[in-house]
Amino acid sequence: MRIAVLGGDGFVGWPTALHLSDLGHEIHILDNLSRRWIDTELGVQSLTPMDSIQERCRIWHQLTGRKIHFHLLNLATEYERLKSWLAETRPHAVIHFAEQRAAPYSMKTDRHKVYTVNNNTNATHNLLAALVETGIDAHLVHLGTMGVYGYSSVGAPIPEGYLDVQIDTPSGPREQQILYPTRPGSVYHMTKSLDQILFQFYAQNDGLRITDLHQGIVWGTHTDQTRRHEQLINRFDYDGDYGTVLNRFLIQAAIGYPLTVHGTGGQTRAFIHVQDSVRCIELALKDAPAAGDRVHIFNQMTETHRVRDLAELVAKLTGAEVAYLPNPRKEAEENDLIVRNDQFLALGLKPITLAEGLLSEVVEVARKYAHRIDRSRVPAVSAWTKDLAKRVEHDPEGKRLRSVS
Ligand code: USQ
Repeated sequence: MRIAVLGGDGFVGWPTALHLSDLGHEIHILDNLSRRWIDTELGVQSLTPMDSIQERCRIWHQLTGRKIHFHLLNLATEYERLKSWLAETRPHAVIHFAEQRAAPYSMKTDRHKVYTVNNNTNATHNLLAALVETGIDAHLVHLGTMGVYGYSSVGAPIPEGYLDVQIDTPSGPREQQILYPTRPGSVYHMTKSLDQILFQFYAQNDGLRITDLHQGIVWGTHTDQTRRHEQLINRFDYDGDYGTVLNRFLIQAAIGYPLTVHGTGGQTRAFIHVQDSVRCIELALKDAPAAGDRVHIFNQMTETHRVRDLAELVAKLTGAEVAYLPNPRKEAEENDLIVRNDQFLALGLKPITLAEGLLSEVVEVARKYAHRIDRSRVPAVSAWTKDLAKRVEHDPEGKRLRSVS
């Protein structure tokens, strides 16, 4: 298949491009490299040393003889270029990762909120409008998030995208399936909720064939392909905005930094290893909806864990200390989470569990590159409201000089 990977320079986009290229697909990455610009804005860098996208593609070609094409394009602002590219290249599938993906970054300031909404919503809508206009019958696979469901305890498993409801009508109760009500917890998660409505409309109005993957928190770094050469290495974010919880705990343990648990750590979240994430995308591509079908929704996650249990697990493995900090986010302190993921299991996914993979991540990645960590970038300081900003802990290590008077 000819596959466009939008956002193919990112944390899940890059290993996906490699995985699909390895399977023999013709891969085209479209990316505006915004993630690299944001690193510059925030004054941070990936834990792992990353080469330019052109260099990564060159190494892959040298190693395997397979070509990955790279196109510098901003999906959200260059609509006409996007349309021409699609009309010329006519991909069979389009995988859409090209969105600003960090919740804390999206809550940093009003400017970051505006950027995230403009970027994510326009990127998705431009793509949908261009697919209709060019008449390309590509299967669109979108990286959504488990966060669209929200994190209040419901006491029942979260279904895959749709909820069975009964509506009372004058002629008696009627059964219906509706999109599971969204309850996003950040501006970033809100954009993914908006994406769901855009997909529903374009599937119903234009017969676009769309799969939306509600992914949990990705952990890990390597996949089978990124391991093959030092210069193919995946990015690994550890800073307070882009670092996700488990990967942050791993690097904190590696540098003797207290594990930064927000609040009581009673937040339960869904997780998936990056290797399983790329495998799920392969499986979703094979299970394309037909024109006229409703959007296919999969829960792309393999296990659920409570944040404090993860901290304790990492502490036990490494001897790290755990710090319970004021939570900069507005979120439920404690929640239960049961998630259905039957569809991927039925398609043959064999999940990598935390228990198997964790130690090798600590040793192979976190410790190996620990010298590249800037400790001052570890604290999570983006607060969800002005009131919460007042109690953010900027110094979890307690290293700043204190007044003695
Ligand atoms: N947390 C800590 N300590 C930290 C960092 C985070 O306790 O040092 C807590 C947060 O308060 C939150 C939980 O860990 O309760 C998860 O935070 P996260 O930063 O790992 O994940 P999140 O902000 O939800 O976003 C990440 C990805 C996003 C993806 C989402 C999937 O950045 O792109 O959509 O995970 S999900 O969480 O299932 O919605």
